[in-house]
Amino acid sequence: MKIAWLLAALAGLALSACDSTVSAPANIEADAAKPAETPEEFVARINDELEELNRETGAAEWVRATYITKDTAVIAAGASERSLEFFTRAVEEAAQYEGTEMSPDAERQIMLLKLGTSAPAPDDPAKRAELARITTEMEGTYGAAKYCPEGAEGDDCLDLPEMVEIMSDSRDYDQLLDLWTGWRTISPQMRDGYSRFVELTNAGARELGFDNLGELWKSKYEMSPAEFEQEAERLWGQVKPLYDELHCYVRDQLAEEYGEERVPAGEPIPAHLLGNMWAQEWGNIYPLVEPFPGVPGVDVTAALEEQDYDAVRMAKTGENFFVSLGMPELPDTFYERSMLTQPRDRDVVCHASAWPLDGGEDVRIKQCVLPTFEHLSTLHHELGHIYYYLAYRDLPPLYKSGAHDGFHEGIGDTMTLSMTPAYLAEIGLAEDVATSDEAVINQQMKLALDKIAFLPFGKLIDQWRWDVFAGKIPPEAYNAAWWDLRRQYQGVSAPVPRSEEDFDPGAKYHIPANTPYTRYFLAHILQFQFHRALCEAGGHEGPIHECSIYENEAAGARLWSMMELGASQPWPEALEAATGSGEMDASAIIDYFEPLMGWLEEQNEGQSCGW
Ligand code: X8Z
Ligand code: ZN
Repeated sequence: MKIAWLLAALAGLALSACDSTVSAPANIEADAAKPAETPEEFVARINDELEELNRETGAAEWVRATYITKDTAVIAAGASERSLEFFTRAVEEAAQYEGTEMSPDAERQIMLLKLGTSAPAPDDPAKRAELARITTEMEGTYGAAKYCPEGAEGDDCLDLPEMVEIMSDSRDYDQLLDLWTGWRTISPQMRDGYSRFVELTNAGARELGFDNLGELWKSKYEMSPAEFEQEAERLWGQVKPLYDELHCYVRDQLAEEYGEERVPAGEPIPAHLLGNMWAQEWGNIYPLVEPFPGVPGVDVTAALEEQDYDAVRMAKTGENFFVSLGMPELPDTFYERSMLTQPRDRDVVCHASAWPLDGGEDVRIKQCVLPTFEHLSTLHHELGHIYYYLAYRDLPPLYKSGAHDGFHEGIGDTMTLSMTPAYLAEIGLAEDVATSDEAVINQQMKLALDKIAFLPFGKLIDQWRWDVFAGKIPPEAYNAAWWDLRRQYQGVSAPVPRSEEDFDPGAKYHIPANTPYTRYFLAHILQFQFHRALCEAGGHEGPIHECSIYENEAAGARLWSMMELGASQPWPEALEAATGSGEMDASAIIDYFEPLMGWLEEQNEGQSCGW
């Protein structure tokens, strides 16, 4: 177990050794104040207390997210405060076991306890309360936000799902620009709260022995923060050539649609033209960049609309996929208690999420589902979280999480890679179409617009936050640094000048909600790795883009054997259980898109790519 670096980082608070067989240092004082519980008893008690605490915070947060009012803010902030207090106390108590011999299990759980929060509070009741209030408010502000175009009021104002929907198929430059700038009027009010949030959580992280909160986040991967940064950079290096080709081709097609003066060659792409509020996934502009127009393909959105799919039927389509792999059916309470459609009578946080309430006995999804392919994919994503919760529900609470957070984000997406035309035809969401080389390139383009375009976005969000937490990006440079990274990694730019009056990071959910984001970058790489390994385990022969693991119980069993480990083993072991290799590796995504890469290189020949 490679946790020596962590223990060093946690000086003072840490266990003294990464190997439980090492004897305790000759520290007489430690002997004098012998703890009342053994480390194993301590861990068992913390697990019991966590279970109880999670029941309360889970309920408070669910109500808050599905019913945003002043009152639910008070309830959720109160629960959050108690939870922050619990973590501070538990970590303090754990410090007394420094240098004590203990079982590897107790040692691992104590390590996970220390790394278990993404927003640690300083040990000060007033600051803890302030932090709880800020985090509750920021997420609520985001969830309830609306943009009122000029002259609009009341019902004419637009909420985020409405704006996102319009942006997905509008090709009207000015309308897109209005929505893009409009949504970004909701976030400047979060700026002060966010910079205070950074101060408070950094203070909390320092009390835990980290230099700043970013270092704590980067410490969750069984390697040092510096090694983790290098690892993320290495993976990005593997996929960047593919992104560069895609960017080049897409920019050229957008220039045809909007004109060279609006989309100049050799420059970043204006961020509002990519069919997505954040330019993070580009699948919605597929019609503009379709490689072989007129070649019959699949249109899942049209099929869902035609067949009047509602949210429940879409969720059942996803459940059916997991069940076909030999996984259990969802409990009835899932359908009774989930929020699958947007309520019209109140504000909610529409950003999709999956919840393991009551220790995973009461699993739920919260999503404002619409009948589109994008939403069907997101439902699979969320169901991936749900099935992970079910797989590890009998483990102690400290082990109830993914091998690392990228695993958790990657399970459901892995299923979507099996939504081949043949699978979609089988479940009645596509016509039985003959495949041709041209049809394959079309399908690959559609998928790459989401999966490949996402990669630099997935990486840069925390690049920004790591530097914010480290103080390298001070509040007065928040927005400029954000756009520097957007340009550098994605090659996109703001369509109108921005300034420090703006706070564009706050217009992306995971910033006000403080959800670390590198997990999605890792998940986008891991899901192809999982897909390739599961296809092999399931007996597939031939190119992996043709493989669907639907109804393949051997593949399902392989995946489940990884999921049921939760966080009980270091992630390389879990990865090995699923794929036979203990290293993250982007070669599967490269393999998958080999046909498209060849085609893009031909198209881009002679073009001056880059920005
Ligand atoms: O936030 C999510 C999920 C919930 S964990 C819907 N995703 C990221 C995003 O929307 O920005 C999934 C892909 C990336
Ligand atoms: Zn997720």
